[in-house]
Amino acid sequence: MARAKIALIGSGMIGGTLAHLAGLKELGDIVLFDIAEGTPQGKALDIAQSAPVEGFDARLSGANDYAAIEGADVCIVTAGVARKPGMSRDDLLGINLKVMEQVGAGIAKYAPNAFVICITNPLDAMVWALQKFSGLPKNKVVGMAGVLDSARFRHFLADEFKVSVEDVTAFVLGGHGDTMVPLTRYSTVAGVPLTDLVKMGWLTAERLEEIVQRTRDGGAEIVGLLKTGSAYYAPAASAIVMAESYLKDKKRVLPAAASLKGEYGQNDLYVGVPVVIGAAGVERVIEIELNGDEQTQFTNSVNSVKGLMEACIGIAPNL
Ligand code: TXD
Repeated sequence: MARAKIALIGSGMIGGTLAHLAGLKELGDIVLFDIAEGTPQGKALDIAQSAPVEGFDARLSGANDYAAIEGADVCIVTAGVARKPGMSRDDLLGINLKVMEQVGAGIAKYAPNAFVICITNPLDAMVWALQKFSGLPKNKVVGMAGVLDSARFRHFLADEFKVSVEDVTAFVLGGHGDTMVPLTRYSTVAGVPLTDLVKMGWLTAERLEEIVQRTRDGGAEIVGLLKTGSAYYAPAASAIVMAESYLKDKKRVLPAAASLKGEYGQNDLYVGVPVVIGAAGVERVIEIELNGDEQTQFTNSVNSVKGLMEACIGIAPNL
């Protein structure tokens, strides 16, 4: 059987890390694409030269032409710009929306059967726009944020409790960042919900709230430390898990920005919910019952995503 083909659209910090991880995990042959000349070619060559040392087989190539992504099984999109000082949310939206239009056209032309994972910010609005611009089926276009947000939450909890990260599960809903909704009653240590761990005296409710807030601010904390960019190791690892679940039909249950058609009372909107990812793409959206407080937080999150979508429509009325 031929190897899968993975196209990375955007070859910056996350794109390069995605290529490295996809190689190490032998997920398939990898094409790096970018508008910057030389960057995708240079990263492809560098990673290809690590293959004999690491012992993985994958063909790596770099390109500035969309024709190179032809027939890709998976496209992971990180193309765009990050917010810089002095730039408004609308400025960022305007720039990245144009990028999504180009990327959508490229995927529609050369990789219409791909499973597409969008990472570009502002995530929930960009994945929604990318689906529209590409015209690909909604179950084949998904956004990565929840795996990252829950991984950050799991890391902080494991560190707090001095237990293995493997035994901590976390459940998050909603949009990426500020309005993320962590569901503490569904987040556990070896199956014991955090709400019970508070009762058991493992941590106080206040300390749990601090950890939740640090998770929400997880991206900003790293930007503050790096100064010149945002996180890329954990975001790349998170998208790779989603790609792997699709390519290997693992049917993993992962939080992701998915298109809702009635679930959680929402329509034609992308927001973070638990989904099953398998060979058919997003095979199922898992709809859980929310309590009053969770529902309020989720509605708040959905409203902020809708605000971003409206800003997109203001810029691109054809959406
Ligand atoms: O959880 C999440 N979803 C995120 C999202 C977590 C972390 C970072 N997140 C966002 O991912 C971040 O705000 C950015 O919007 C993307 C990509 O982050 P990265 O750190 O990889 O950004 P870089 O290093 O600036 O890379 C972006 C690349 C760069 O090489 C540009 O030349 C390229 O995108 N670029 C383009 N490629 C193709 N086509 C067009 N039009 C284009 N414009 C820029």
